[in-house]
Amino acid sequence: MADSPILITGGAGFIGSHLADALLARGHAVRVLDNLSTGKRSNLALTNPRLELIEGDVADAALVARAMSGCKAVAHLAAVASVQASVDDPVATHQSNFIGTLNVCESMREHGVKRVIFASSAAVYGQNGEGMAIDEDTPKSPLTPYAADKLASEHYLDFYRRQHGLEPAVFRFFNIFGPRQDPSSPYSGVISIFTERAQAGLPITVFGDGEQTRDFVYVGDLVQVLVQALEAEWLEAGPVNVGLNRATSLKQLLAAIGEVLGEMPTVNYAEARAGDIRHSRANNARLLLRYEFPVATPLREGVARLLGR
Ligand code: NAD
Ligand code: UD2
Repeated sequence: MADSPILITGGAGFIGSHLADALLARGHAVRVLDNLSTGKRSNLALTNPRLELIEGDVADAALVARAMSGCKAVAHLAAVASVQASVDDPVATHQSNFIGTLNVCESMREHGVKRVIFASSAAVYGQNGEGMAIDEDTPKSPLTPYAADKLASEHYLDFYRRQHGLEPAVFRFFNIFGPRQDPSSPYSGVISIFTERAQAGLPITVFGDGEQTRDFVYVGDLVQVLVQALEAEWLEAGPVNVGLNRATSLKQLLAAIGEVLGEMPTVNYAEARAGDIRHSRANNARLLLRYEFPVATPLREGVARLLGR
């Protein structure tokens, strides 16, 4: 088993590629299944003989089964991560965001693989719990096809746990940031957009008054938790929020970027986005109970790494 790879679906993407790096550094072999829709080869240490890339789609059941063969565990991160894309094309994104999960579950059952990490999202809560520390029992309100597919995936993983003995570790990520996050869409993570524009000397648009808050987690801190979940002898069932229980406003974010760059970026203010959540913050008690959470990377330090400072 020692040399059996860990499969990372979506491993060429932002979070997946950091997980691949961390697992390789801990001596694991890694197999990535990725269709390179948003992921990039250049995110991966492809010269490492312990890393293998299979280019293809998680919606292709036969390919998922081939990728699963001989693996000791799975991190299922492949998804169309853009909520807006799911609103624009629910049918196509459902293939990646739900059928992909079902294919992973089935092929795990076939191949006797038990452990699976799943990247769910704070989006499953919709607007519920806004302004409070959102815990895992907060009522779910999936408002978009993306959120509905994440929640349905969670339920299927739980079914396979009860019926077939799978060991899923479901994580609901809040706002993850760090190097390799793609800033190219207007709906990309706000930190990736702001840092890219500030570095290029371009003006930044804040939607709303900039007092809205998010619970930002540096990708390296998240990855340390995912590695523990992959390596743990035993896992407790039930989803786990990944956040810091810390509210950072966009104005605080802009100040941090200004400090790192040595000058404040130019900022324009526009109408708040329709349906935008004002305050999003995780109750992370379960995370802290179940996992060794590292001393969280301060926002300023994470931003500095992102800006290569
Ligand atoms: P990303 O777009 O960088 O990574 C997704 C990866 O999946 C990409 O490499 C992409 O090419 C691949 N992919 C997409 N569809 C595929 C398919 N059908 N078959 C094979 N590969 C496919 O985004 P990310 O931010 O790294 O997201 C990773 C996971 O975390 C996703 O499941 C996303 O929904 C979830 N998530 C991310 C955040 C965040 O703040 N970044 C928050 C909540 C949940
Ligand atoms: C996150 C997810 C989204 C969905 C949602 C559910 C990301 C990138 N997005 O949206 O997919 O799961 O949570 O709650 O993880 N903003 C600006 N200017 C910009 C870009 C953004 O002001 O150029 C604002 C935006 O209006 C929002 C805040 O910044 O108030 C954060 O935006 P975001 O898209 O990074 O994240 P969020 O939490 O809205």
